[in-house]
Amino acid sequence: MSSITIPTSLTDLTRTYLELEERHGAHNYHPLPVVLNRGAGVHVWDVDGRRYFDCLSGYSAVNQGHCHPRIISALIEQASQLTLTSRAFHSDALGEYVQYITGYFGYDKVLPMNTGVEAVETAIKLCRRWGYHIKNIPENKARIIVCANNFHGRTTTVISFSTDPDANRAFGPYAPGFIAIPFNDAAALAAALEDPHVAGFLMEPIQGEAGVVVPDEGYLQTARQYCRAAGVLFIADEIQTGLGRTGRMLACDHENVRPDILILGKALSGGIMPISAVLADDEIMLTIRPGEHGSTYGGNPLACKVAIAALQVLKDERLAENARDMGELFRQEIRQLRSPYIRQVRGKGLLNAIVIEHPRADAAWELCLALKDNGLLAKPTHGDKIRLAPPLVITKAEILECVEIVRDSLTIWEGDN
Ligand code: IF1
Repeated sequence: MSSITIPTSLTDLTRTYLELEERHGAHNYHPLPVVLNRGAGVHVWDVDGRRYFDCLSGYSAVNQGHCHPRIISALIEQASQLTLTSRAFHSDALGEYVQYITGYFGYDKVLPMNTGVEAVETAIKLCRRWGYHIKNIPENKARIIVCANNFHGRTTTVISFSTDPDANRAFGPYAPGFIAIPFNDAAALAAALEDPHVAGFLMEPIQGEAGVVVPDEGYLQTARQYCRAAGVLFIADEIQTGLGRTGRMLACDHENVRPDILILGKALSGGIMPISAVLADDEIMLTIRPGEHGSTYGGNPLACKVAIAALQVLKDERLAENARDMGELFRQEIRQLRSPYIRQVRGKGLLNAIVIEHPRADAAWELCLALKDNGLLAKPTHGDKIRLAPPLVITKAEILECVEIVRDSLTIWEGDN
């Protein structure tokens, strides 16, 4: 049963690869009809040699730019030496890494994992364990507050507290112990915090998948204060918003908020391989004892060296500052287009989205196809919003070129009205 219609306008080579995926791959995505085989900096190339601006950055995993030379050389050097020891033994790379990353973000300890959702699951386990051992919540009664329209990954526990039917329909039964409140609503948080069994508040400082929803100024500060007053852990999922993406090293830095548990992923490897991390101080982190949590690849030597290089690049190339400046330029230039088809452009740093105004339901998808034909790759999120999040190494000239491509692509609807 075909899940995608393969456009006739594609080259034979592209069509060949689409058909291979269609026939032999699970149909769990609906990608744009483009087949990539090379990446460097802000650009990717398709199998026919066409070049594109990558304005998705692997969903914010490629903040440092595709195949960053410093990260690649760290990868190659370690890959030729030692890639995996398992945690049954120590490695020099792990010792170096845990010291580096905890000093980088200012926490006592780090628990290294692989994918983002594994780190979210780890944070949930740490929060519950802290709830039972430190806050003395009765066993199996701990609850964690989450926000409506959240996205924290796709495991069965994490989709249990999603409010998006596409994420959890027919994947039940769902894990209990989660309370959903509206995002950016301090009063709703205050009310939920009255429950003495609440152990934590898990949130994205900016909701990515919901369509780049930026909370009101002061919301993070207020949430942090309310959680502290209620003896509840403030848990920030910075997997997508962290590592320079929003114009500061962490999105929480915009309000000088220090989460009790910090969750990182994606760009922690610069888009090279899955690397995630959970950072916390000893009172929380030491509630998990030897043998109570882990993973085969968590903290592997290859990931440790790649992550050190990826973090060094963010700082040495001042990528958060560049994201701040280029993001402001981007939003200003998009607004200058004064397009009747763009209702809003919103975001922080280089995590932005344009909200499309058009009667056709598939207008955002249609525009993304036109953007692709004009040399820019982006994808809609939740219908009418198109996320535009290029690598943080993008220059002013490249931002202006991307805006030109948006302007030219919007002409597909000229004459429609
Ligand atoms: C897909 C978007 C979706 C995340 C936050 C945890 C995770 C993610 C804030 C889990 C992952 C990815 C997953 C990918 C598309 C992308 C995504 F928001 F970035 F656009 F889905 F919502 N917390 N986000 O954004 O990390 O386990 O994937 O490493 O599932 O389609 P992961």
